[in-house]
Amino acid sequence: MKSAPVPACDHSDMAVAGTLITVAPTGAETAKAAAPALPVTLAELVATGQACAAAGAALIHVHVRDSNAAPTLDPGRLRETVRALREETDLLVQLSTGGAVSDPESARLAVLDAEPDSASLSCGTVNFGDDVFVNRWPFMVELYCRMQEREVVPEFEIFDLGHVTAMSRLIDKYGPPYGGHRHADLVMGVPGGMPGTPAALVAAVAALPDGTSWSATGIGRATLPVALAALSAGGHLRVGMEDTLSFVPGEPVRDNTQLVERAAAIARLAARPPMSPDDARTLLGVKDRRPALVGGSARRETP
Ligand code: KMH
Ligand code: ZN
Repeated sequence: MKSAPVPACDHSDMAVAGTLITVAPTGAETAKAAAPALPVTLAELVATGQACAAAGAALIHVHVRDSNAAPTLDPGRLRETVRALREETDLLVQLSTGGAVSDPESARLAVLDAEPDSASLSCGTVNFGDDVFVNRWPFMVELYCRMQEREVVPEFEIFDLGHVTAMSRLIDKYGPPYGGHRHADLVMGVPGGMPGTPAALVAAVAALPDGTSWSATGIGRATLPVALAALSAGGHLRVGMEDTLSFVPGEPVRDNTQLVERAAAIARLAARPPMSPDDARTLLGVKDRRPALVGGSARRETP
């Protein structure tokens, strides 16, 4: 499939000016009964987005749940969720195309119909606890090319070192992503993936294509070590109840806001304060789909 023309801009020089904080508030793996603060309804998700934005988040990585709080890729719910988050918050809206390990490829591809600003693109198959998270190369190609056509910015999800090679291969063979910039997210400490250690982080970052900005998140007890290593290595942060349910060992997370507040605090300590959503739009090169735009330009209409 041929790639769509994209603007040739690279904002990698801005990557360390501030810290892009992504909140991944829900995920597909945790049951509401196990973590009552997990946002599973649209109202809970919007309230979480608003609180996390106030605490310093600029981007929300979204998985939606059905009326029984089970993970779903229902197209109507995805559309409604994107619309509500766009109307009620200033956050960049990223939909998960990873879904749950049981989701079929067709439903994962159809996520793009909801017209998010960004979508995740997992860069390879990985053991995922007792399960396998399957990402076949032809599926990755199809997803990547559809993102180019739909003008959706991919976030390359890296669960293992070899996934960086697959990311480079996608770009080399099919051209740059929409927006012209590359952004990866290192998801570290999944049982079956790369460990959540500074050594693994440094190795993965060294392998990224030049000019790639990157975030990192550590699963479970890897959360804090990965966040601190990422900041010291010039990366951005993803936090949230998708990735951890403990604030510190033995202390359950109060809610997503608590994790964003901590991320913002350590980012300020590192003299790289949280980036605004507008700066994040510029960094990632997203198409501005917010309501009240002037003729589709990337600026809000002034009153
Ligand atoms: N829930 C995992 C199987 C993504 O959002 O793109 C996949 C996942 C990755 O969470
Ligand atoms: Zn996810």
